[in-house]
Amino acid sequence: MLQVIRADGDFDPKVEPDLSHEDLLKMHRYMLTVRRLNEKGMSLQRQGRIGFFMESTGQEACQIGMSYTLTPIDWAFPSYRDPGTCLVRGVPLSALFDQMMGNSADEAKGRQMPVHWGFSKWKIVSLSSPIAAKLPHAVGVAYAAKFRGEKSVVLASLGEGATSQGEFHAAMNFAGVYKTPVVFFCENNQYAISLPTRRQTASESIAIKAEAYGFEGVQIDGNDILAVYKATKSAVDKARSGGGPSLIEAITYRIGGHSTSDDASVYRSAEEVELWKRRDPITRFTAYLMKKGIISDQENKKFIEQIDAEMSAVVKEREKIPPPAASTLFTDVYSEMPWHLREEAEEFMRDEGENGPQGEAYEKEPGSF
Ligand SMILES: Cc1ncc(C[n+]2csc(CCOP(=O)(O)OP(=O)(O)O)c2C)c(N)n1
Repeated sequence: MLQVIRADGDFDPKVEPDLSHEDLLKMHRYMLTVRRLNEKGMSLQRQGRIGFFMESTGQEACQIGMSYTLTPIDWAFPSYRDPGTCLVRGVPLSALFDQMMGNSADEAKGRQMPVHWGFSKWKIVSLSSPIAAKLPHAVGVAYAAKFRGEKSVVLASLGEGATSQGEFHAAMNFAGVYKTPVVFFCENNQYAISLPTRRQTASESIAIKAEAYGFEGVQIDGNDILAVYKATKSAVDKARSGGGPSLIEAITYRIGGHSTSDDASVYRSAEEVELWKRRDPITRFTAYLMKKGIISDQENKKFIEQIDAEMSAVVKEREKIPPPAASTLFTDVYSEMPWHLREEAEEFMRDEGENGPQGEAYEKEPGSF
């Protein structure tokens, strides 16, 4: 299993990836931002200010390390546990909160579940709720890039639970046969809701599954951001130069529950969670940065304070944005609205539009019928 930074922050200089101090600090800042976003998301949901949330605490190294390898021409198919991918691609925090709140500034007009990221400007493809459904789409985009002679690479993130779905097989097989420029990044966080990895597969590992499809699979320490970066960079470079797909299995742990609808204490012990909290990817990277003299304790605290302040300000600002106009319920499915939908829209306007909670916004857009 590839590891660059050991649990205490010590490292092997022979395997350190080539990253500037500026890059290392940026990666650190992204990890801290994701950690804070998780705390904020949980608290907003518990207060009824957003409808649903899925935490990715403990998986920050995976999200940031894998996405840091991409260039603007590449495509990302993140998981709901990858808000960090969005940040690294350049999506502003405000857009992430618009998505979670489903307000009128949200690109998807509030039609996606919260944390089901999708941002066209940053080539982040909106994810499908059915697990693994996006994998054949990712391979299709990679195939199209190859077909057109473009140099873009596709990064598709999945959980280990997704590897039990038929779409995983279809995607891996097609990618292997057509040598598509795609990197499958599996965040093995040990659980698919309540199902532990040992009951997910009888295979020796997830990584080994790649062999059956004719390409390379590697296992890495998913709580070591430099191992994540190094393995993904090599897979992305290989894909870009025509070497075909790779599968990376990053061993990590989901510290929080599956979602805000879950109580993980029912199916796993507090001792197990404590053990993994001691393997925190952010603590480890902070220790590494301090050992190398890149950041001091004081600077680190300042970083956290800045992120806190920025996030609170963003939430305050985005909460003022109204929900999407009710009229948008009827748009974007057909290029020309068919008669039955028009009738439904008119009926809605008559019965609900004027008196409903969003009646005012609805009335403002009569032209969209
Ligand atoms: C096809 C399908 N089956 C079941 C579900 C319900 N479901 C949502 S998330 C999830 C667990 C997925 O686990 P994994 O792929 O390991 O990702 P993780 O949640 O651990 O990040 C399940 C079973 C679903 N969304 N789609």
